[in-house]
Amino acid sequence: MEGEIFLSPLAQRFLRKLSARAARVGIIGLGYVGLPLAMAFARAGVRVTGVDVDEAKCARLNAGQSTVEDVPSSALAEAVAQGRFSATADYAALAECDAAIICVPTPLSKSKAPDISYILAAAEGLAPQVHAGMLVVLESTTYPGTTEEILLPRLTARGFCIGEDVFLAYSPERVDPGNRRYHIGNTPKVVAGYTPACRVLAEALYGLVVERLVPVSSLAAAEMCKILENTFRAVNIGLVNEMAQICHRLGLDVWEVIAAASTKPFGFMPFYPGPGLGGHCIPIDPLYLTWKMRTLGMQTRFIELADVINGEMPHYVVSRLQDALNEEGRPLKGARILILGVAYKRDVGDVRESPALPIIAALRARHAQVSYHDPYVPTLTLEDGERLDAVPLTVEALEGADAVLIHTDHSAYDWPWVAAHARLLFDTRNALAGVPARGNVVRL
Ligand code: SAJ
Repeated sequence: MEGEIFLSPLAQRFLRKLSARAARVGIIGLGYVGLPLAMAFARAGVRVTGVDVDEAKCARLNAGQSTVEDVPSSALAEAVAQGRFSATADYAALAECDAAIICVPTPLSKSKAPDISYILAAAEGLAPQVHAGMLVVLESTTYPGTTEEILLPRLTARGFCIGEDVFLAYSPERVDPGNRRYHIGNTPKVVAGYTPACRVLAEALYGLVVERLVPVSSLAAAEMCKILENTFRAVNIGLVNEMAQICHRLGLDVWEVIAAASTKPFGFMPFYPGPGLGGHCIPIDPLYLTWKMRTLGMQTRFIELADVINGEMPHYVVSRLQDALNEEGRPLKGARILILGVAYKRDVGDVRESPALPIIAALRARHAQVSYHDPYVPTLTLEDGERLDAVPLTVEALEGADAVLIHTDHSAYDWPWVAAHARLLFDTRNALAGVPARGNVVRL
């Protein structure tokens, strides 16, 4: 990246402790990012202290009970038994750590502005524990400038010289929940430091658990890289959702069109239409950039257009379902609708931002009788606060439904069996491709 980098005595001491596996790592936020990262460091022989505000979660973790689908309890229990992982709600434990990695959520407020309250709380909790020789890393997805605006002043206010006695870095998480192929170790990791020495220390830290590091020139470049990755997905999903509506209007099968386009060996990457855009990343992260650029008097038109199109998909799905019932002379009012899958994507149990929630709200607003099944979601809290329990997936449930809406194409579903018993199927995921069906199948 550049010539000789000056490493202060404290930086050199950090590197020595790390290579001797004597360094201790603190991870703030033990969710779907922090806990797998903690396990990766524990497996690398590093002693990890996890900090989380949820004391009940800390107790479960210390008892070897995983709270994250991608972390088996067996691996957690082993790390705890070996003394390589412990969890606490007390930030003071970080005073014993040589590095602290912040992996807290970055949601949106009700007005779709960034809610960095979790980053602020982590920074406030960590700052008093920061000591000479410590590396502080932010992993949370956020707008360019956050690390420098939020973390840097809280460190310099303690009198530290960043890059000499305390070190500051940013490295965006790239966890894809439920992904069986890519994990922390084999997913290249972008790393940036406030100074070159900060980056060297962060690269040494992550080098213990990640095969390939991607150093970039600044904290903001790394923050922007992550936003670009997720904006790329949101905008392309918005594009293909609009294409689905266009194909329907033209009487074309959008799934066939995408499959054909995907045969192009260069210059094309398939995305697929769906009931909307769920999860706690893709629908949200791009709007962090929208907010930031708005403060600078600039628009982010692609992001905002994609947000509108993706946000309209639940209502488009309900409208199409209403049309399908209408074709059979059944009003939506009083119709029994069984929804298969409510999680935001297949093979996970997460319902955050799931399109199923606005779909259920819209169906109930039209007085349909809605029930759902999801092998990962036994109970669902609806937008109006009411709780709905999943129904057993039986022949009676399928045959008793006026329409079955496929919202999430979990691998666990036996689609030929479902299709053999449902009278009307609305498939938002092309789950029934090539599956013979007893009744009428309508697709996005
Ligand atoms: N979706 C579509 N059509 C597609 C792809 C996805 O409608 O072609 C929908 C999904 O059903 C889901 C939403 O978009 O509702 C988000 O899906 P996702 O596959 O992006 O899954 P996330 O949000 O769990 O994880 C993503 C990561 N996924 C992939 O790269 C495949 C990655 O973008 C980030 O590492 C992660 O968000 C994050 O934490 O930022």
